Amino acid sequence: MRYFNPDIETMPLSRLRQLQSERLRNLTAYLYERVPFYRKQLDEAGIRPSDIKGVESLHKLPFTRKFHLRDYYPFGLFAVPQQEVIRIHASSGTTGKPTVVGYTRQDIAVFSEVVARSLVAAGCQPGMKLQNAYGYGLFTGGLGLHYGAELLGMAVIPVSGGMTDRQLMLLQDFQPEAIACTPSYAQTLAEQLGHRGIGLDKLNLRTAILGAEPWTEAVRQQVEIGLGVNAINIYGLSEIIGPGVSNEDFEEKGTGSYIWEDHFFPEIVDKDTGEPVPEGAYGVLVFTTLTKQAMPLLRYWTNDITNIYYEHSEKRTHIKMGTILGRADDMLIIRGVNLFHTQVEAVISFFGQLSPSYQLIVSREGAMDGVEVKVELEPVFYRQLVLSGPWTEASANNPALYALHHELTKKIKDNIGLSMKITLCEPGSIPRSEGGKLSRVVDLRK
Ligand code: DLL
Repeated sequence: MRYFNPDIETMPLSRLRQLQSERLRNLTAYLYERVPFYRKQLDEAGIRPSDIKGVESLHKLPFTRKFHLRDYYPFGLFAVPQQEVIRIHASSGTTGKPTVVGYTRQDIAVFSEVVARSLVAAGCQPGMKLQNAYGYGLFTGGLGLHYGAELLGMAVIPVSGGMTDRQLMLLQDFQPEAIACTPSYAQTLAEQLGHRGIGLDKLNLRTAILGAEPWTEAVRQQVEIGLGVNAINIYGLSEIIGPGVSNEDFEEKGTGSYIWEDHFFPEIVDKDTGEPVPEGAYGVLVFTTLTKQAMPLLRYWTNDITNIYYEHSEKRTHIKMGTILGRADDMLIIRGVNLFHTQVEAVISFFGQLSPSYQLIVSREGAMDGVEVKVELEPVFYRQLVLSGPWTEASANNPALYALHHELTKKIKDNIGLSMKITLCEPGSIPRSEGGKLSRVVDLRK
């Protein structure tokens, strides 16, 4: 099976636009009629549902923000009577009450279908077994993957997250071809296989479907080697539906993830002005759910920073999104260039001599922004240095350190386009807060 839904996934763009526009017109009228919050939003913006002719009018509509969901906690944005809601999920916020979402039977059918499409794109097929190590519960990951995989005709092993011993046992005994989990958990599993001396010949894995948190190409390499898989990106958020808003294709790995845009209409807008940016430019990802019934959202501000672009691939017509660079609140502007600390992290992760503990110190001298990257050496490498002579942070004194310093400085400049001052530090020397957490960014300009 090349596609789960070939008609939709390869639909000519002009027809896809017609379908989206028709769905958007219906949605606007539906929300105006059923959800007091949206009636108020549209009235205040002076827009009547009949003003929305199609997706080209979308930018007229106001954004929906996370705080709106909190203001109407728990069910105030539902557009259907309670009897029609057959499932409720919630995502835990960092503060206070969770964000609540509801689904009708039709919503669950759409959710399952987009996950089934995603699984096929990842390289899964009916008849394969999927070890589902996303958490089952209020989190959308576990049940989302579960229903999608069943719809596709896979045999789901609903092990849920954690319990590494049990995961490793099932991987060997049940021989699943696919595993779904977070990228960081896939790294843990790969490490544990190594520690316990379990060879890849004991497993039958081919595909890992990884998402729910940002990850890098370096992590992809580690997981692919460590688990013997194709590591494929799955993206989504509870407010829009859960996992399966977009997914990478295993034959087009590294070129972005297809957004199932017949259901989720994407826009990228400037994080400060909210204005649309040109195709391919980075900004905040905004989604309109075109078909949801229980809790549709107009122009939902995800706060995720990425870009979207048509690749005109032979395989599918839908638009792709790049990797998530970070959250809008985490974006730094350095000499006019947008910078996320995760971009620096991605470069650091390619160096075995460096640990993942790093910190960016941003300062301003006169009118010039400056960035210093402090990064701790990997402990074993550090010990070797100490043995080879007295330790000093001045890299010029030590050839191994000098080469590392030089290479890191160059790679940061080449990959990110900004020159930064690099300081290589002793393991554990960057101050941690009470909870042991390391602040990734210290901005002295504020
Ligand atoms: O994380 C849904 C999900 C489950 C996606 C399983 C993929 C796999 P939330 O808990 O609502 O939903 O968190 C959504 O997580 O806005 C992003 O910031 C981040 N995120 C999700 N997938 C990715 C990804 C689920 N592939 C928030 N890459 C989103 C980077 C991701 N960030």
